[in-house]
Amino acid sequence: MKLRPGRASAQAPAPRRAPLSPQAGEPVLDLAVPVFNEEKDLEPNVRRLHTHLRHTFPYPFRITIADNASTDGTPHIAARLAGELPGVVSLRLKEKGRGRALRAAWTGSGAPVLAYLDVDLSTELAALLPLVAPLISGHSDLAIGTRLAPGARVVRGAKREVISRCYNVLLRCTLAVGFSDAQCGFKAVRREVAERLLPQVRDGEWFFDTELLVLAERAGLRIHEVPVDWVDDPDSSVDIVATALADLRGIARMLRTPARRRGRTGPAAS
Ligand SMILES: Nc1nc2c(ncn2[C@@H]2O[C@H](COP(=O)(O)OP(=O)(O)O)[C@@H](O)[C@H]2O)c(=O)[nH]1
Ligand SMILES: [Mg+2]
Repeated sequence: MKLRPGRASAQAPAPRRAPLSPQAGEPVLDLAVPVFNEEKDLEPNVRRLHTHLRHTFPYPFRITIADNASTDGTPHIAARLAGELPGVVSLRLKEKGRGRALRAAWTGSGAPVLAYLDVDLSTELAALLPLVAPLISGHSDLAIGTRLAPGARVVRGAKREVISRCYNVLLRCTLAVGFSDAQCGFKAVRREVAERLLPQVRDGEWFFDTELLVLAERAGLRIHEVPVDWVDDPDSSVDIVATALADLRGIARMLRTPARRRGRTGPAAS
């Protein structure tokens, strides 16, 4: 019988992970906020995020502001917020690339659940607990926000909508992915899964997310999807043509990955 990557088999249900047992005072969630030249949004949005987590998140958390190479006031604002708000830290890398920032933030964290959220807060924060709860309970290995599944409510321009849908159709046609939205800036992963997959992820920019998810599916891991309420921020740092070309190169590279790395190998060893 041919198995779809990432889909559970009726004959051999995957053993699920144990629920996390939070250690007193230690962050359960490390939420990275990648930033590049975000001096306008950074302070109000990190304050809003911090307040939201303080009031709604039932476990200790950490927010990691992850900046690469910003040339405006972003690093100063990040350092000030880290000094002022409990549970907020900042890190700075020289080389650009959102994937690079996420890798650095996640690799340096001891929290059992790692996540990220774009600083523009396009995703309604009410989806945060539904994103991470299945990872805390041990139900899922990774979790993604999706704007392309039933239940999502999305406000964005026609151009972004078409590009997003075409990209995800392309992923289904070429790499046979099962997830619905590779690019939503709202994702979470259990730390042991990140420790296993990140060394295999080569991209350090926008294809990082797709590569992580494709590798997860090929490893038979469970990806939980949360339909989000999304209001697009038209202020984008994405160069659409350059990113599309990089995505095509990324897809071609993953198609060349040896077939033996595909298929279901069960959850990552803890
Ligand atoms: N650390 C880091 N963050 C970045 C970089 N480029 C973009 N970002 C952040 O990634 C997030 C998404 O970027 P954005 O321009 O809103 O992309 P869009 O929503 O797809 O148009 C924002 O939080 C940006 O500040 C980068 O090179 N490094
Ligand atoms: Mg944005």
